[in-house]
Amino acid sequence: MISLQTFIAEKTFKNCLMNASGVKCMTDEELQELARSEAGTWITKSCTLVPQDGNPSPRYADLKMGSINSMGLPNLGFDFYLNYALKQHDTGNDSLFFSVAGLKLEDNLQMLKRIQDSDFQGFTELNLSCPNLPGKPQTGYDFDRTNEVLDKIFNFYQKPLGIKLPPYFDMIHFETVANILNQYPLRFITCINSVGNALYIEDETVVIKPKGGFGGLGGAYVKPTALANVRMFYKLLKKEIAVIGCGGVETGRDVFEHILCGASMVQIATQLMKEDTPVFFRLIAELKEIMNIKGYQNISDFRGKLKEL
Ligand code: YRO
Repeated sequence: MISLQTFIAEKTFKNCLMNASGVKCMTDEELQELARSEAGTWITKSCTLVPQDGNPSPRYADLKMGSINSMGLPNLGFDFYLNYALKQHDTGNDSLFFSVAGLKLEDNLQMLKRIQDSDFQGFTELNLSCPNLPGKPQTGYDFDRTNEVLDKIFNFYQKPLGIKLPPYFDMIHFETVANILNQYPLRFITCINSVGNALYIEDETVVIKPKGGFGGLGGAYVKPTALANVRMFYKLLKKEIAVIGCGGVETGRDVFEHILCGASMVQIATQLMKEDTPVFFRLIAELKEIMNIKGYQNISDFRGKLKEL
């Protein structure tokens, strides 16, 4: 019997697949569909204190090798997702992921205080691609600010918390970020968010309306970058911080590679947009088939065990 069971912070998941925040997880209907799916757990759309409409459409485009988006954080507001999370708690689900992306640090602190004071028993994923101070890059690319944000949060926050990171491309950046994260009781990191400010052109025209066509790149284009980030942080972070992989998963083989790099859980974004929730059933079957051929019965038989030359 092959099992895809996995663990994060002492909690058990029936399998290692979930959606990535932002995909099919904004409305009650979408969240209900995820709950009915084969996914091991699921995560809510990154939320702000107050509901937001997001950017004008078209703001997402499917590309042959991935996707580009500039959604602009459309969401139903913190209260909606907290109510949803508490209803899940009432039905005995204590493994939901709750994504938070405040428009400023004070908003993040306020939302996390309310989660702290609630009955929510799941995981919180703080999206570090949230806006920072004017004239500064996103928080995940501002290392002093990342340190300050985590310091302020862990002054009071006691529940399981992780962060969603943008992709890094330079060794000193990996090391600097890992050294900061290792100072805090984080339970997980999720890498990667979309590759920022890409530009896709068809004929003579951009394919999304906001920002002159610039948007976050996802899908097959970003898989090597995602695997590099998963692998590097798996090596550099203390063992208490699990790595959740995200980026470029189209097949069971891609899930297998994320786990080889060290991922404990794997998120699906672009392919979930393209294929909807049946994608989880397919990926589970394809991953089990690979494990069967290789004689692996559990994720732990190969997690992190990428062979180097
Ligand atoms: O546009 C989005 O809502 C979005 N798209 C992504 O690919 N990643 C994200 O983290 C978000 C939300 C955060 C932000 C990019 C709008 C600041």
